[in-house]
Amino acid sequence: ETPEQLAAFEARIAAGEKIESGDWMPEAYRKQLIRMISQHAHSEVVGMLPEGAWITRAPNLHRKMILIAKVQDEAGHGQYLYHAAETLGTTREEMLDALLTGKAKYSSIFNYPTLTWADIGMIGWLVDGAAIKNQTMLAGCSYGPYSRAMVRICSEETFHHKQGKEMVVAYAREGTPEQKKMAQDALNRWWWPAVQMLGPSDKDSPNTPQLMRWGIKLKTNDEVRQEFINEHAPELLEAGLTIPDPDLHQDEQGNWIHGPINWEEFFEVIKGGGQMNRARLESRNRSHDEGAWVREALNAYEARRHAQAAD
Ligand code: FAQ
Repeated sequence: ETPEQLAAFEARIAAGEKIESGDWMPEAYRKQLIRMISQHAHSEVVGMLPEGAWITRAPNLHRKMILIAKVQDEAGHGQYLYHAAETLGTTREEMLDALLTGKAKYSSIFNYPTLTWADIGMIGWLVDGAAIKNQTMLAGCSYGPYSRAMVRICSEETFHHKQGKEMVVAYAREGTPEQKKMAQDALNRWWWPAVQMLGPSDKDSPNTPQLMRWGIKLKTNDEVRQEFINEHAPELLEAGLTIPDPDLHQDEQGNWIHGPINWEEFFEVIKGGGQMNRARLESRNRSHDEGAWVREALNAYEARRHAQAAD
């Protein structure tokens, strides 16, 4: 890597050009993107588990069909993202191996259990809401394949967000006392993990400076978190729910200021010590093992086709 190459690369980014997969890029840019995109892909795939657990228990056919479609969308997002990471020279096998052996990270949020049906609505409203804030920013990122994947993923997640909000608002405003209680209980358990999922505070975010310098991130974790809270706090309050943060208040600029975040819990979860980390990895490993015959059949078919072509 010469200083001239780096300067030319940074000039392209400053000019707002997208970097494409065959273009010259610093090794650290490639590595950062592989790290982020593969973690993002793993999050989409592991993110199917907490919601998938409720497909058989949806309260009616309408809600069940929506949930099946949502979980299927997450699988599709995982696919786009693994492909986007592959354009940087890593392989699907390497990425999956890192996930299945517990080496790779995936979003902290999916290490919490879904205890009631209202959790499904709350995930749509808060988790998709936070993901959309983060990913709308990433849709403007400097790496073409990732930015394009984000545009499509965000449009699908907008439906996820709306169905979650509609569901929680229905329970919180028009529901039976039990449904109101269930919605509040879901908010009590999901609020802080959703606030945390946007990443550590800026002072503890080692990757942000380099990611911002190269236009991978356009905003810091705290900036995106503020946008998320500004949108969601007033809407949750309007639905008649209580946000479990006694310090939450609006300042003169109109920003909703949150109280202290339990970062100890966050770091414990991303180290593997969350409530569901073990169960999530066991579940992914089981599915991977049970799918081995599909991969073997594909390989056998491919080998036979090659042999026939060579005849
Ligand atoms: N969980 O220096 P930073 C979704 C790690 S998709 C686990 O601030 P960075 C859709 C971080 O990797 C949700 N680990 O890192 C859906 C780093 O560790 P490393 C996923 C986390 O990259 C909805 C260390 O902490 N979205 O929900 C987390 O600058 C509903 C230091 O942190 C994406 O992945 C966390 N929450 O900023 C699916 C978007 N936060 O790798 C189903 C792409 C931080 O150095 C149902 N990623 N860490 O060992 C990003 O935008 C960024 O990577 C951040 C973190 C913002 C997540």
